[in-house]
Amino acid sequence: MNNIKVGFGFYHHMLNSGTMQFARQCGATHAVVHLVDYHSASGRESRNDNQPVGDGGGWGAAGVTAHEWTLENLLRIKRELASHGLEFFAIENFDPVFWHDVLLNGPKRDEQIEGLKNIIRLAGKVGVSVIGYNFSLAGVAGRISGEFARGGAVSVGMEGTDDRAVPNGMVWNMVYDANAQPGGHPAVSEDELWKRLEYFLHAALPVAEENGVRLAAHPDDPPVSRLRQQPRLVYQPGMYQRLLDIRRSPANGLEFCIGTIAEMTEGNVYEATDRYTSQGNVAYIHLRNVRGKAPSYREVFIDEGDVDFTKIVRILKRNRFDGVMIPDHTPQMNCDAPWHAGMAYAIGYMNALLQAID
Ligand SMILES: [Mn+2]
Repeated sequence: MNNIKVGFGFYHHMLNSGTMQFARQCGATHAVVHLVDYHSASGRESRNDNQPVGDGGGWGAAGVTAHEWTLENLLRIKRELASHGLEFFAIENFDPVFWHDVLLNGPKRDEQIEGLKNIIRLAGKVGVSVIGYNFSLAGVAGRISGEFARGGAVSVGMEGTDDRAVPNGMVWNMVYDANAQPGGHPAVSEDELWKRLEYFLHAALPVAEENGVRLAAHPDDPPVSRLRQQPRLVYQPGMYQRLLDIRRSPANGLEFCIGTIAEMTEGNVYEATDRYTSQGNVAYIHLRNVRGKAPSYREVFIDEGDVDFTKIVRILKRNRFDGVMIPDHTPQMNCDAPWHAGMAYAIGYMNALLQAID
C-alpha cells in the first residue's frame, strides 16, 4: 500500500464534468484547481494545446475570473469534483489582481494582503487544504516551444534568458492594468524581493495556520537568477530552505516541482527531494521530466529525461511522503487530443511506478 495520492491539475477551462471524468479515469483521486485563466489570450480554439509559453504580451489579462473566488462557487466546484470521485485538494496560484502590489511593494499592498487572508479563510471554509503560489515578478516567462520530446512531440523549453523589462501593468506574466503608463518596472534587488516574500508570509501564515490551510511555494520556473531584469527567489535547490526558515510552520509548505528543480544548475534533484520531503513541508509535487539545465533545457516525456522517477518515488516512500503528486506539463502527443494523451501517458506511468515500488 502506498500513501502517495495521485492528483490532476485542472486549468480553468477544464473545470467541467468531461475533464473531471477523464481525470478519474486516469486514476487521479485529488484535484489541483487553477482558478486563474492563463489561456484567455490564446483563444478558445487553442485551449486544448499545451500551456502557453508567454511572449512579450504574457498570458493575457489577469482578473478575468476574479469574481469566481467565492464561497458559493468553490463549494460548487467541490461538489462537482466529489460527484466524480475527486477531492478538491488545492488551489494553484493567486490571480495577479489580488496581489500585484504585494509582489511589487505597491500602494495597495496591505489592502491586498487582507484580501489574500480572506482567500485563505475561504479555502479553509471549503476544506481546500493547500494554496499553491509562485512569488515572482516575471513569472513563468521567456520559454520556447518546439518538437523537443521523443518522436517530435511538441513541448516547451528554454534557450537563453529573456532580458526585456517587465512592462508596467504586468506582473507574473499577466496584465493587471491595461492602462498603465508605457515603460517597464525598475529592476529591484534579490534582497528586496526576499523582504517582500517575508512580509507576505509573516502576514499570511498565521491565518493559514488558524484555518488549516497550507501555503505551498513553487520554485522559480524557469530557474534563473534574473529574468526580464528582475530577481528570482528559489532558483537553486538550497534556496527553498531559506523560504522554509522564514517561519517554521506546517502551513509554510512547498509546491515541489521536480522538473524545475532538475533544471537548476546546482545540487541534484534526488538530494533535494530527500531533504525537503524528510522535513515534512512538501504539500504536493509537480512531476515532469526534462533534459538539460537552465537556461538551456527541453521538457520531455516522463520516462526519457534526466530524472529517474524510480529513484524519486523510492525516496518519497522512504520518507513516508503522503501528499499529492500531479503530472505537471507533458509533451503533446500527435492525435485528436494531444494534451489529454500526454497527460494520460504521464499519469499511467506514475500509477505504475507507485504500484511497482514498495
Ligand atoms: Mn511546476
